[in-house]
Amino acid sequence: MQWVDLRSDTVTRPSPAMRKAMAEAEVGDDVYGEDPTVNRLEARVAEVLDKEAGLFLPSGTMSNQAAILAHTERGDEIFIHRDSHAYYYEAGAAAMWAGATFHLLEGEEGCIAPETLRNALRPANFHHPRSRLVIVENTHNRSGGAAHRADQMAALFAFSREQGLKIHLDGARLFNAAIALGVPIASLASYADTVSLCLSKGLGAPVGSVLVGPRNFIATARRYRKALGGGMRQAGILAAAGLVALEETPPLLVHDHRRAARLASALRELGFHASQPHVPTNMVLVAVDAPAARWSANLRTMGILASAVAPNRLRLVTHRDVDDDAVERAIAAFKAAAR
Ligand code: TLP
Repeated sequence: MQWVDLRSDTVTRPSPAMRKAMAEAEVGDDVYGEDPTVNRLEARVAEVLDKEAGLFLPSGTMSNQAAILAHTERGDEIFIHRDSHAYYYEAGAAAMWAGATFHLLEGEEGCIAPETLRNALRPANFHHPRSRLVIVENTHNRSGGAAHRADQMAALFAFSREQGLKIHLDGARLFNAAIALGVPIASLASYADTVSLCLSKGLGAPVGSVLVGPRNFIATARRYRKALGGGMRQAGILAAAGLVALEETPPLLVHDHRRAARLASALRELGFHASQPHVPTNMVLVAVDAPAARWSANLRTMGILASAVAPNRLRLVTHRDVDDDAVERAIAAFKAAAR
């Protein structure tokens, strides 16, 4: 069966240029800091996001967790939207490794308003945990890939700074946000102290994330990466694909966004509750009345793979391995399933 895989943008296969770069990558032992390709990737992402230094990690989860460990001490409080990846999808890692306390906040489409943070803050007092960090996520996965505008990020950043709180941005799909908003990616990164960028989501590389921030912070995060078991050796093989992804894929994201919009509007015409956020990117959420798991099993029989992300909600994600034809096949399958 020729699958149309809309479960996630993590499912892409490396492009021919990535495979070639991987085969030819110059490598060394990265734990000794001697892999030239990893060093190039770390420097390149730091440059693109306009931060001092970068650190290559095997996953977005490890990148977020190394950041949390480097920003906090045991018991410290982290403010985070209740639908954020670092809370919802990281296996309780912040409690497991950093011993952090999550303070869950609400906000439209995953965006925390400064007012919401103000109301959640407690005065310094030995009864309270020490408030240290705010985690934001752009684009916001569980809000259907919502892109948060620079001014929204700026307002929270300014208020957090005033309160002595640091901001970590889970920018797994920050390129999608920048493309959808039509702004330079560095402008979005500027409203965070540290940023995690995934190479293996919309950018289409097989493996890896890069954490960027101040040089001394990255040195601390490097130590935690080792402690978490993320010190890789000839990782230049992977970094090489990441470097290609950084050049090759951002100009293609606009097509992923256009295809997601096409999916959403066609499904709505068919009578589905297919929604996209105010600033949409590469995701569509579909509300279904029967259990979402049953819907996804039914679609699978027609070659369409979709994720059940809530009891009555499917998520469809476009990416570089989904073309116009695949989108039309998915629409036809929904039409057949609706009957
Ligand atoms: N998200 C995955 C699943 O874990 C849900 C997906 O298919 O969307 N931050 C954000 C915002 C993410 O969406 C993800 C992956 C991560 C971090 C974690 O990245 P990995 O999977 O590399 O650990």
